[in-house]
Amino acid sequence: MKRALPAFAVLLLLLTGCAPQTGGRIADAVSAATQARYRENEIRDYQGARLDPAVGPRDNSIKGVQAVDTNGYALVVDGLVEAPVALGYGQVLALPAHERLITLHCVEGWDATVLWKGVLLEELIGLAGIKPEAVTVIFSSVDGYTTSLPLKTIREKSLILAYGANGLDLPPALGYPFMVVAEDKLGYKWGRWVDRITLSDDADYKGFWENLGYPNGADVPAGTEGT
Ligand SMILES: Nc1nc2c(c(=O)[nH]1)N[C@H]1C(S)=C(S)[C@@H](COP(=O)(O)O)O[C@H]1N2
Ligand SMILES: [Mo]
Repeated sequence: MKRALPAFAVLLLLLTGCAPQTGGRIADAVSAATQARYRENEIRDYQGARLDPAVGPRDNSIKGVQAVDTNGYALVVDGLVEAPVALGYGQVLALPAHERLITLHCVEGWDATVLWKGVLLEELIGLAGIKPEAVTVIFSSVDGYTTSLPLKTIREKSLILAYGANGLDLPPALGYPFMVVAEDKLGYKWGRWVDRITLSDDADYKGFWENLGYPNGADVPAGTEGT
């Protein structure tokens, strides 16, 4: 068995397209094979739009694709709320469902159009009771990634937290169990594998990429396909 490993490792490298990270390569390739089977059942066209099977030509997440087991998983809503809540996967899916055809634009220049299905973020965080001082909604993920959106944007755009894409549950690469569908915002606002949503009164809070200099507004430039 040991002798077979190097050839297998080479195959994995070819499959992953030599992503810059080292730690996540094997996990990424395994999930790529799993997803190829999974995609046989997904919707590829919707109301004339061609749907993309994934976000991004390859995974660039800070620690590689995360495998989240929803047994024992809880989505916590805390911070400036009346009473923090911890919701199981099924409890989130029991909320009213909303479907959206939305394109994600990454700063690296690619975009992906996906038919998302999820729950209204305002309704979800409302379960904990939003305190009037809250202005920022911080999303934290199992890989340590963080990003945020103004509460005002979440309300005005009726943003959703997705649990489905193209007619199926989110695959791991799209953030299973939950991904922020940050319509009109650049890819780094689309937190994947989210397990905590924290309300804050810090209007200048900076998440992972924002802290390294990416603009907190993160607006997709008008007329630009992902700069
Ligand atoms: N948890 C988590 N979510 C994340 C990221 C990440 O590293 N970790 N990367 C973000 C970025 S920069 C983009 S463009 C989108 C898509 O990431 P991808 O380029 O790896 O496909 O996911 C976003 N959500
Ligand atoms: Mo990105």
